[in-house]
Amino acid sequence: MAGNKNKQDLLHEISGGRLVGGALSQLANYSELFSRMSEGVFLLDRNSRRIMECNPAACELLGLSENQILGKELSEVMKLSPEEEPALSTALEQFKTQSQYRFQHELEWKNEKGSQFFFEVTATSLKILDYIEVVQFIAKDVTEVKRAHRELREMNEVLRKLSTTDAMTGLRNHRYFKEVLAAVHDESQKFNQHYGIVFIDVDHFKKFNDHNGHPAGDEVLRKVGAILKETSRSQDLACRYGGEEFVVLCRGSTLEDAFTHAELIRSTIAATVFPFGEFQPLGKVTASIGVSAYPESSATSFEEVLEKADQALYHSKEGGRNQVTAYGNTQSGSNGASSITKKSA
Ligand code: GH3
Ligand code: MG
Ligand code: MG
Repeated sequence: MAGNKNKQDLLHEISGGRLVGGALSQLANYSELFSRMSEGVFLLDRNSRRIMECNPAACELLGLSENQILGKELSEVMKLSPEEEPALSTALEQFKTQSQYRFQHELEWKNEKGSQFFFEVTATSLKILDYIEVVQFIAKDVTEVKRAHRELREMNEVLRKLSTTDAMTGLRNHRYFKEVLAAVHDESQKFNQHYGIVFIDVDHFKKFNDHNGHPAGDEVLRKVGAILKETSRSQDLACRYGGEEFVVLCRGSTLEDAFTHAELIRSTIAATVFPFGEFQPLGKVTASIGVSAYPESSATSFEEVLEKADQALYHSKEGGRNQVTAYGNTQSGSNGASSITKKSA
């Protein structure tokens, strides 16, 4: 009576799914699992490492018949890359002395036709009878998953590039600039480094559009964008801020250095021949520029550094346009207070 009750309890536990790795799995037939598994399974002799048995999935995986596989070593039937072959060989060697050894790895291999595959492989020791112990080598084809992941990653990169690029000029956009500026500001604060901001605004651009049409205006913006690319050094990030406004983030630049760079940009734009430029109020297409820098402009946040470059730009406009103004600590400023330092043109 008591024995029956225990059996019922056991069945109840099993059907309730509470026994994992217990009685139910002990009832499973290995040979059935072996032949039905969707993963390729190879049973290897522990000493010679030759394949003693393989399941149908293993044949399919390798594109070989059982006859072509049995009796061979794994390295003979799988075309592993030269870097991976020694890793597999060393791992399989371990089973000779350590029955608890477990090997898990992702392998890359090419089939007969040269197609590339990726497999997740696991090798464990498997006791068949008291006196027979083999190495069970399971290979799961993850080529499709890997390919899908790679495509997704590439797609994300393309989308990210698109969402941070200005289509008209090919420069990075306002969003990207703000992201990088925030990171550069944090880093500069942390490591006591400098950076400069060069804020550029095309002069009398509304007039240019009104006289020559919007498409001609677009051409000016493209050309200014190209000038910014050409003048940029490796540490600079030139972006279209919006409309006819551009910005260059000069990593590692002092105020003086950023100012010199701004002056190069201003003079290059002023020296460039733009179609219809001669009809502009200043007789050519020009830009006004404001420069600020961390820490010289006495700003603590990146928003403030940007704001100071904008204020300096305003002074360039007020001063007659086609000029560069820097916002920084002036020698004449009382107790080192920040102020506008007009320096060029
Ligand atoms: P200021 O010298 O004071 O900067 O004068 P401005 O005319 O350049 O400045 P304002 O802000 O009055 O006008 C900017 C003009 O830029 C107005 C707008 O139509 C034009 N604009 C903005 N984005 C684009 C664009 O993508 N293409 C074209 N063609 N024009 C644009
Ligand atoms: Mg403007
Ligand atoms: Mg303007």
